[in-house]
Amino acid sequence: MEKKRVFVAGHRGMVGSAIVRQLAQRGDIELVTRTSTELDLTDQASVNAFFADAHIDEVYLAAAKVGGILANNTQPAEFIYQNLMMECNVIHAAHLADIQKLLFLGSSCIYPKFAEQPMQENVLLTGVLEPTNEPYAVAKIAGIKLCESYNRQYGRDYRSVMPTNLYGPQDNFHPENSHVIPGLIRRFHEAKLEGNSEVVAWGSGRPMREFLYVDDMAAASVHIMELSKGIYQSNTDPMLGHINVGTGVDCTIRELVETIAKVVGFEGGIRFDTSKPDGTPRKLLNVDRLASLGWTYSVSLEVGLEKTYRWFLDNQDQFRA
Ligand code: GFB
Repeated sequence: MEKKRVFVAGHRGMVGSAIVRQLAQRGDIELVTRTSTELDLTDQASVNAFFADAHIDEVYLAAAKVGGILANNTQPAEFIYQNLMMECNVIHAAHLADIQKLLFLGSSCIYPKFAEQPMQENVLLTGVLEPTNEPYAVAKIAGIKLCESYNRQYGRDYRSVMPTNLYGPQDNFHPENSHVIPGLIRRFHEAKLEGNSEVVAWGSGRPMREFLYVDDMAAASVHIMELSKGIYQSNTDPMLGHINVGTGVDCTIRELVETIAKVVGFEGGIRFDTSKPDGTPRKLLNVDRLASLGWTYSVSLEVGLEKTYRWFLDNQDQFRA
């Protein structure tokens, strides 16, 4: 049997590397990957040239410029520019190369800041976005609309998944630019080693977030990509061709922070610095559509945090300043 050639764009990132771990177990798939030095996805000519002769059958578009609330808030130009460029280049070049199937990975921040919770797919574009990540969200909304447009006009089968906040191995543990989980794993770990009595967390601790372990996200992505077109379309409005991926369960940031302290074994105090932004008050996905397509998550937050802390301990040499 001839193997399918599957290109995972962004295979060194947290989500792309998890998708590669899933697909590498399969005998029917030949993985194709390129580092950013080998192929700059923001460069249209290079992307067109790559797709023109790489003989790709399917694409997972997991490449993105990502970061936590502070990175989004301080580098808005990079977040909108790089994400738009990568999406436009990859999706259009895949179409030019006559590739029928592609999966685009977005983000739950595409939904309005004050959307009714839990958020259904159809609340997209019904209200204003959260200002701290609006440029990133606009780029991700453009990605969904690119896929839908090529489907409508050219009959392509380009699908989109919108993950909730993700975490796990290969995450970015930078002290400022990271998301809350890796940022605090590192801060608690360093405070424990240095014997500090207090760790500072950002914001009020009151916002609520939903978290999904990245291997679950990869499993959901492959599941959705491989549904038959009939099943996928019967559950998906052609004008709302994206599917939420999450757990359907959330917690306050305060609860999360306390759980991370427990997992890391930090026994000192926690102070919330309210001069840092809270971001959107709540971001919980409605995952009914995903459930009706036969997928639910398997890694609980506590187990996922333990796995992530273990990975951090095994790889911490790369995070030392
Ligand atoms: O993870 P985070 O940056 O993502 O922040 P967002 C989540 C919440 O945790 C916010 C609080 O209320 C933060 O104020 N928090 C507490 C911290 N301590 C920390 C810390 O040490 N580091 C960080 N980063 N947060 C991002 C978006 O928003 O979510 C992106 O900006 C993307 O565009 C991503 O969508 C999934 O959920 O607020």
